[in-house]
Amino acid sequence: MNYVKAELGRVPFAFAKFYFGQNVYVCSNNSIMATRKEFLIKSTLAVGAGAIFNLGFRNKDSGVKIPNPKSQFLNQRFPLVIATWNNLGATDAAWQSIHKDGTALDGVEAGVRVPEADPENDSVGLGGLPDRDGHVTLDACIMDKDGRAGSVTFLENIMHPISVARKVMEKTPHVMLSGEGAFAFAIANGFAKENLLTEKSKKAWEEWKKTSKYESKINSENHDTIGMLALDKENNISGACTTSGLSYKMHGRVGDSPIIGAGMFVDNEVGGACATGVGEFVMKTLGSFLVVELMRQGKTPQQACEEAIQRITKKYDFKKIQVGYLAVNKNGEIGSYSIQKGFIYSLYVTNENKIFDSDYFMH
Ligand code: SD4
Repeated sequence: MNYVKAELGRVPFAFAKFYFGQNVYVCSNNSIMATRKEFLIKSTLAVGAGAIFNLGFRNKDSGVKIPNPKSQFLNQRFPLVIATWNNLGATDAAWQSIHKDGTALDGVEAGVRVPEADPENDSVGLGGLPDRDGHVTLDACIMDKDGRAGSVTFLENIMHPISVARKVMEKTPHVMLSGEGAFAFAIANGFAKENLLTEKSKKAWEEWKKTSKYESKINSENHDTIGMLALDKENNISGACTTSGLSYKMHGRVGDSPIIGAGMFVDNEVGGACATGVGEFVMKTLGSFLVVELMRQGKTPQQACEEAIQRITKKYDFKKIQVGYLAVNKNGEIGSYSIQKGFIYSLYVTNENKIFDSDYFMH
């Protein structure tokens, strides 16, 4: 968080220099004060420029007006890619895609395909832990700057559900396809049928069957469902979320991850949010939509994530569950908050790809 705040701290100063040339107006005894006439002329020019190019964004924290990232200064902050958990390979793939003039939509798809194809990641795509009957069933969704959305649920034997979700968005009049229908659609669109149950996951399931005890794991070894949000060079947002869901879930169970507004939501006027953890609680509070709406009402991404977590902790027994939210607004400010300790996220911005700890509720 400090990293992001430090970056943002430079913005108002850069902005002041941009609009007022070498004269930076500071209200202190030693301030450099131009004549009132000069000040009025320059202020008028600045406001006029802002109005003409419609470049203004208001920084909710400081009340300082900062320029639209299309201007040179903030361009350095974009692309920006953020993802749940330790997913630096995914944020890297997304960032590279956007950097090479891809859109945020291309970026989030390229990004989350990395853990989908990783057999060592036991909660996404290939190698995902199965349901209690031994089936790997996948959920995913994607959403872009124009509010278009696609999703697949309860999908088996397809390694990249996120790309099927994108096809649903682009090629059908629907938002969500499920189960056999989603599978048939994937095959018709050239996706290969593959066995996703690796030896490792099969062994873990066979071990689990000895007791068949269902309990939600709080932080699954720090690599879990991936929710990703990206802002591209044009400051447009997209988001993606993909998972094999809760391990050893009931056959047919669908979580929050493919539900637009629960596992992920973006609005190009405001920003985006995504979720990880026990999906039932995210669905019952429509968490990602809530975070975005709270940001629309003026909350910072951090405040919005905290309030969304409190909607859960106020109403439900939260002691043994984990839910985490990530959010970003159009200024590139980040928020993250979880119920329990242990939620981390990956952030790629201004040429640095790093992991950060999230703040949490249960201290
Ligand atoms: C689900 N939210 O299926 C997913 C699981 C998850 O971190 O996020 N695990 O409920």
